Amino acid sequence: MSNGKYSAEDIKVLRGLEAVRKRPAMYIGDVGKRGLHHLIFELVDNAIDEALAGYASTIRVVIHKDESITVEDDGRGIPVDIHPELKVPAVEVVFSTLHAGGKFDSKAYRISGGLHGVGASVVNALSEWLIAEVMRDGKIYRISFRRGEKEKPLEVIGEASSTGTRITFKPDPQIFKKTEIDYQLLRERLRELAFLVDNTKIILEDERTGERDEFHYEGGLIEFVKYLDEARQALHEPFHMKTLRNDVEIEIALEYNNSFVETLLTFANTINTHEGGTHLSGFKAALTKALNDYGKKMGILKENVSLTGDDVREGLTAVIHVKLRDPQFEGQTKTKLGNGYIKGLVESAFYERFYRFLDENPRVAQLILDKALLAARSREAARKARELTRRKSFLESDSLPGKLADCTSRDPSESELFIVEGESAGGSAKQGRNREFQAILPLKGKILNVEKARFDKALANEEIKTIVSAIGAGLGDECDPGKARYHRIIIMTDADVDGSHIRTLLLTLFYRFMRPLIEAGFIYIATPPLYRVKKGKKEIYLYSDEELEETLKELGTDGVTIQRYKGLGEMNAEQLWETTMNPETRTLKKVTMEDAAEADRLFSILMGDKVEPRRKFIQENAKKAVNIDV
Ligand code: 0RA
Repeated sequence: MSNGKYSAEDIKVLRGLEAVRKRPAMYIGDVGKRGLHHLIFELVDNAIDEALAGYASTIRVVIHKDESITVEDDGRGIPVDIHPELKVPAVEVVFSTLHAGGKFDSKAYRISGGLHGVGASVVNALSEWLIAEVMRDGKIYRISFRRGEKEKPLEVIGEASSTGTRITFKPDPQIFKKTEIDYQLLRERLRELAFLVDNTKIILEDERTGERDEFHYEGGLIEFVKYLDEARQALHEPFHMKTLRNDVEIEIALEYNNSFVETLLTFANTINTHEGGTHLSGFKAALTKALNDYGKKMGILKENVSLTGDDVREGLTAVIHVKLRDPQFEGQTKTKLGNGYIKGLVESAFYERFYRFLDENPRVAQLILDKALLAARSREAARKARELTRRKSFLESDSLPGKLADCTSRDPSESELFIVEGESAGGSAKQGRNREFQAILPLKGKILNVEKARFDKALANEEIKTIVSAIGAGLGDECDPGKARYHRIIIMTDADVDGSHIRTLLLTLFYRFMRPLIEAGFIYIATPPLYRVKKGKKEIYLYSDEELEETLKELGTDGVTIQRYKGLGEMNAEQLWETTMNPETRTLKKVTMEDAAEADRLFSILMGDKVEPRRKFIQENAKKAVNIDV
């Protein structure tokens, strides 16, 4: 292309990348925050593949001041030899050719790879510019592109004493609404990758702020489990196994802690399978069977007593990672592993190893069984108590809580429930709402701390009962988003520390007991304004300090009055509607399961006894949600 002549091949390439620029969402999901960061993860995944193949040991990601990004590895370097048919260097093919399924190299499969797995050429197509540097055969090669088109062909620019690949690119502002990179988001995923990929050091640097993180976990999943349980007391040293069966690598680490919470993370080829799947089913079946079999053999369990899956998973933290050749991803968010044969493989491999672990660690086995027996007994006691005291539990009851101001619509897909902090804000919300589709549930005081409480106690709490029965989807194993009376459940709290605390408590409740609602995308956070700025007749609501600063610059400051909202209660019904509730003008943040591991850990920190990590969490909490357009 640089010589001004287009070959048939060139034209095909251009068409391919043009298609990506025309319909970017088809390739990367969306052109919002998620899609933007997907570009980086795409390149990181390629580097991870090189690490998994045993060639790269360090991966470095740098965010530059101009929001361009470098992804670098010390692997073999992308090949530069001339492609026999296309007659251009292989590295050029990699960045110019759209491959079905995104497999750019000749490897039969790639181990890592995001959900879309679209390949480096898509990143190139969606970049204002991209420079690839390859260190190979003692030389440094360089090739550059602009919006997918080759700008400068491959050339040798120096000598190299090592090998590797360095790609620097700037996401195209013509494509992405916002090109600001979120450090936290990269940090959490890179940390997760470092846990999942042995012997790989992952470095993240931010030249905008000077922030830097380095992740390197020798212990792999053992360290992952310890990290998840950082704020909990472990009952024993973690169990760990890693084995190859029928070409499938199975790695599992687990430990029991003194909480009642189940923390189970599953991955397939480094992808977080939020929705579980066959590896999870195999694991659960084997865990229950191994503990029952061992308990009976040792006489710890009576012949006629059996522990259920729920019993043996109370206080369990486990991470499961399988690597397989042909992963099938199913489910609503394509994060459920579907390969049927994996269940049996995981089940038999884990049963064998875990049973042996119990045999070899009788003291630990006794602790685990005691804990499971306790869970079984309290579950049974709770069940009997419920049966005795209530013929019809509130979960089944038809009556709605008195505090709920319901909407008139009975169509859940258009109905919204606002869970509002405080009676007075609740009053304004009731007045200001569109009663057609908006229901209001005012909350009094703090709801129960659900990290510390076990299931049956949580059930008995008044505030929680009210929320559960208003939503109507049930709780725990029975929680079914299909029964939810609202498809938007919106947490509306003050923009202060108390408000964050209540919001976090509610998120914890949903995370622990109504997780399917988060997975279904039903949970949202309202964003009330922080300021109202008035100049003459002009009135503007502002939602952040940055917005305030910008607006003040624009207006200059003469005759400007600024009101800072400390709580929802300071707004009248009309203002609350206009700024926070009106679908036309409001901003809602959708709560995602994106990083279940981190959310779970943070919840446990927040609800634990340590004060400092809690304070830190409250400050960072707002960042956990992603912006969406509703
Ligand atoms: C195919 C073959 C070879 C290396 C790579 C791909 C490769 C790709 C990427 C992407 C990012 N970093 C990478 N590092 C390596 C090597 C072929 C050989 O040397 O024989």
